[in-house]
Amino acid sequence: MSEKILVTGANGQIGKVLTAALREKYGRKNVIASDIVKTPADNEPYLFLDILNKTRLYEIVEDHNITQVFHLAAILSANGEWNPLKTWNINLNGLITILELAKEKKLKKVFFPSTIAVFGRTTPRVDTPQAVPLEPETIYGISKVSGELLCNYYHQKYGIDVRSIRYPGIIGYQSIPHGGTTDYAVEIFHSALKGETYECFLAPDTRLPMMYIPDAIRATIELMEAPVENIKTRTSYNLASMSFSPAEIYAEIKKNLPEAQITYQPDFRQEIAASWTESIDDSQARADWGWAPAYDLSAMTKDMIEQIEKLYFQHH
Ligand code: AKB
Repeated sequence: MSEKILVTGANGQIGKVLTAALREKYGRKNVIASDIVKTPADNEPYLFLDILNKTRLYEIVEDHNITQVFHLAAILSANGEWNPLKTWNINLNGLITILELAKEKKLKKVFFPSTIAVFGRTTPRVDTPQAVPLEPETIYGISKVSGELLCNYYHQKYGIDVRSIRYPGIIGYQSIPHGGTTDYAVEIFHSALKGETYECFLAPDTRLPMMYIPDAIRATIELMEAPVENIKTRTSYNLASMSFSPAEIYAEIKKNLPEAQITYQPDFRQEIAASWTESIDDSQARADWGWAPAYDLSAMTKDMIEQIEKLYFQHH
């Protein structure tokens, strides 16, 4: 039987690009996008879905004979702090619904995105290993640690083939992310290309693990396609490619766009970033399913500028 995939949170920063990549691979009609927002007509097949609406979710899976779910719907780190209980409800109960569904409807595979936000101040900051203390301070991080544990539980207890990655901050040109702490690394490119001074909400020396979106999408698909016996981590895999601070990415952008300007005005997101780690040891992902990143800071910066220039040129 061929695969029929449901993507939740398909309009988000990762969802948009992942949905397109999955459609390339499995055929447009076999990948159903869903989200809680209206979507442009060119995103068909698309279904409106509130992840907390269990009845609707079950209907979709039954009506479309869904075999895999990529469950991306969630509230991110910065936005999560405005409404912690809502964030817990969407992030955790959304996942539980999907895992129960996987059990009852015998889904072949589930993907769950975790994040560097699972780390906290007790986690080793440099080359953070796979197995470390996880004491996050944001409700987003707490929901993702719990999510990782639930994934592992459903795998151990019910044999659900659920796989997960701890994404670093994701940099992409296809959309402007909202509600995260790493969003600055996308906004800075748009400001530079518009000739505006960028007001950065993190301090200049705040180093965080980051990744260019083509690497993140490829990692997701490679993980999901790896032979089941290779998947040894059922909480979530550390994943890395580059780490930089606002000052470092600004310097790199300036090599390509000498006019670029930045000022620093750290806000509450600075504390969130400071509670995370700065670089990641992803040797387990490399060993188990052959992960290797393609983009470093310089290659990513060049490509981001080229891609955003193309977007602006097409639209203006
Ligand atoms: C965020 O900043 O909240 C996300 C993440 C690192 O999970 N980009």
